[in-house]
Amino acid sequence: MNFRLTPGFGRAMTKRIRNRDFFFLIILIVVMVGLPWAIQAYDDHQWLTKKPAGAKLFTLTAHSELGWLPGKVHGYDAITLYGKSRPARNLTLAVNKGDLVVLKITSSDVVHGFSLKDFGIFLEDGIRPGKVALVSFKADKAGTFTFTCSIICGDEHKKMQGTLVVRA
Ligand SMILES: [Cu+2]
Repeated sequence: MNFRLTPGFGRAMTKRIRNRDFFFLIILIVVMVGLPWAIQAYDDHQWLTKKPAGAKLFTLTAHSELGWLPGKVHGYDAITLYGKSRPARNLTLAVNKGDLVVLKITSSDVVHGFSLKDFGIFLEDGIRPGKVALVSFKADKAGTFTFTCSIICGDEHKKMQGTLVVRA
């Protein structure tokens, strides 16, 4: 027996399948791009509602070799952005006396810690990559203070220091 589909039928089927594949591909792209974006947007929105009015906000990223980096830095960016020309290890944050300071701390690689002894701050829980640790305090005394990583995170752990300057 010889089954032969008409050439037109075959082409129509192929076209329909291709259209359907294309449709699912679009859906997939929308989900893959849109979902992280929506989560980020939601997170930022939530965060904005939580941020106390007038607070001085800083975002820091901990990196086991590069130390404290300003802003939110992803692991791969840390290497490409800072791999060749390392930033000053000692990140300095400057605020005025009386400011309410909020630090949004994240990690780009391993689990880090945070401690700012002069203001009695010591994070018990580690700062994990992809998570954000919030630290807030009132800069009620002027001076220059050092903050450090409080969890041994690698060979460069001891160099993970930053400076907080509180202007009088
Ligand atoms: Cu560290």
